[in-house]
Amino acid sequence: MPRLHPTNTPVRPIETTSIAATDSLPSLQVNYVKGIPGELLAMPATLAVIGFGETHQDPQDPRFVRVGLEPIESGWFEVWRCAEPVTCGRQDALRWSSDGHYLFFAVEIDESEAGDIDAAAEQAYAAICRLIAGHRFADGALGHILRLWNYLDAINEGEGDNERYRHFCSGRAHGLNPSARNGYSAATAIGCRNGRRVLQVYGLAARKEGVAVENPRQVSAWSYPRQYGPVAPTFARATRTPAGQLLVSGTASVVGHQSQHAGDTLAQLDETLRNLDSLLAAAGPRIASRGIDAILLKIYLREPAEAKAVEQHLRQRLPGQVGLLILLGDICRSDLRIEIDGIQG
Ligand code: 3EB
Repeated sequence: MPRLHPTNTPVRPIETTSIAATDSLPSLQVNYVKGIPGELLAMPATLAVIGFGETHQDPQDPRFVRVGLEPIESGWFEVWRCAEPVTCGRQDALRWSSDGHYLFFAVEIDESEAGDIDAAAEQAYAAICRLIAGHRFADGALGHILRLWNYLDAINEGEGDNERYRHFCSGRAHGLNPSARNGYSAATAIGCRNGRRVLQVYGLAARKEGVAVENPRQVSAWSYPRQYGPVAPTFARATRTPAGQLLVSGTASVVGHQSQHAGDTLAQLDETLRNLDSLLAAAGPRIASRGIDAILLKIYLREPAEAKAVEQHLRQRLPGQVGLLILLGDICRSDLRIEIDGIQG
């Protein structure tokens, strides 16, 4: 595997080109739904179903993933729907589904089998890049990654550069093959607490490329200074899809490159909402005019005891919100207590 980003010299993405209107794709429909996974998968044009927290019986369908973060309210699934027909399959540790426009993929790598978290991340990303490089859409087009979610156990374990999140960042950068993609996509990286040392990565690609969006209030993650680790995190603040939907990365109380309001979750939440406003404005007038209300939000919260206050605060600040899902998880900097990502559904 080529060592692409051995230091934290800014890891600049390849420039993305903008998408002509005629190149657009149909929208991906994303909703939080209460239901039975088997029935959700059986609905027409279901590209993926995502479940949250521990449970017993899950469908053995390549389109189903379960994230090991406990939800504050159980029974909800995230359902991605596209155009018909959907085909799916498996390739080594990876599974995928596609409607000819979009490609959903998920991979799980056991850390002890890989050796460590670095190796697991490198393997996961190399596998994703191989899938993308080998997949042809209906029109023969190659895929472009639009969005990635990363979940790993004990993300804050280890001191300084030995923190597991920093090792994950290093493996991820090494596994990414730039020829498989253009620029960085939006991402989320959150810590589980179930003791299962299995790195889980899932994501979305499409037959047309998206546009990376950066946040004017924040230093781009790929140019974070050395103090945050030897290899900068390789993600964009958001991706605008070829269908014009905004895929928002995990967004926290970071201004410039510094964490703000250590120890104050609600102040971090307000700072995060200001970051989201500024990101939406940067994504363009059509996305900005629909506002945060049109974005299906996922809130990652460190402290279970704060869930009620956070939900109340959010419902008050965003009364017209289309969907909120609160999950308990660890944010990748130990001074951050809350993070929010989202999909314009
Ligand atoms: C931040 O702003 C918060 O490593 O993929 C947010 C989203 C964060 C994605 C990642 C990390 C990642 O730096 C952390």
